[in-house]
Amino acid sequence: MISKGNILGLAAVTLLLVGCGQEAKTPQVQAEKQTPAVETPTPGPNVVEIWAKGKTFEGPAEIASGWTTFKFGNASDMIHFAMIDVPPAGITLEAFNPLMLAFQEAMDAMNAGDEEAVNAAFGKFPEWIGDLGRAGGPGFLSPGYIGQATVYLEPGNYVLECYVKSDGIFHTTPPAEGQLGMVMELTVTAEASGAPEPEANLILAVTNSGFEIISGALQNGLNTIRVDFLEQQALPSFVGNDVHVMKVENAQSIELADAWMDWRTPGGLEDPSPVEFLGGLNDLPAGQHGYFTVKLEPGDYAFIAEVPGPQAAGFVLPFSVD
Ligand SMILES: [Cu+2]
Repeated sequence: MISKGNILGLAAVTLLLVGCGQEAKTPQVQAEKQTPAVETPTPGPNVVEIWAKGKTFEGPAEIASGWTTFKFGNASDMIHFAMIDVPPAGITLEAFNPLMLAFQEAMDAMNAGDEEAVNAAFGKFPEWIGDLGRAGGPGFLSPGYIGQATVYLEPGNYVLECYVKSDGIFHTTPPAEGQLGMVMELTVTAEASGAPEPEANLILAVTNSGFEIISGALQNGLNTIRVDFLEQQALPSFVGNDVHVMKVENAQSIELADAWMDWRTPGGLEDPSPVEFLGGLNDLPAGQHGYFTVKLEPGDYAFIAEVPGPQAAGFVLPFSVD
């Protein structure tokens, strides 16, 4: 910003230049030097870098509150995502381990076709699972990609998790007793970052019946998509509405991705994924909105949700970029 006084100063320098020729050189240089000092920095996004390395997250333990942009880099050779859980009060990261073990037990029983054992495993889920909240987070990201998702975070304690499977084992499953799987605790402090809300070129609405484009258009290059969660649901598979971007390479891509989206099947959410994923935004409560940024080259893509049978449920929306 240039203040009124500064403009007057510059005018005086110009007059000096006109009147005195070469001698005015020094004041002009000084005026140019002064200009940056009065510039007010425009508030930028609060960027938090999270990396997926192997089956672990790497990132800060503590961040400021408000609009938060997660830059999620996948430096591993597996597909991952970063769901942000909001644990009920008093539930620590360590308390997640019994839940993760129960999920794995249920999965093993499903693979064995043992319904009784599945029910026994579900019976081991801690009661607080019903009170577990969600706060978005970056969607499915294939190896080598960098994704970006922006959500508003209130001060509190959060847990990032990735429950993709490798050889039938959820990444969240503790590899050994006393160890943690692909989970990471994140404390959001009372300090406000003051970061502005991103500007989107497309608004996508999510209801319990699927996706609908509200306004805007997708373009060749960077796209920031605002996702309005008009409705949210708790499905029997413990998942809810979200959105991810997949590449549509051929006529089979959507069918293959559709089958992959149910974690309860042996091939569901198993690495490698049958299609490439470029990111997205995980579950937010009804009435909230978040953003994700994705670089799109000309080609065919689809928005798809991680819900059982997304295509039949309205959660596959193909699109093309010219
Ligand atoms: Cu993972």
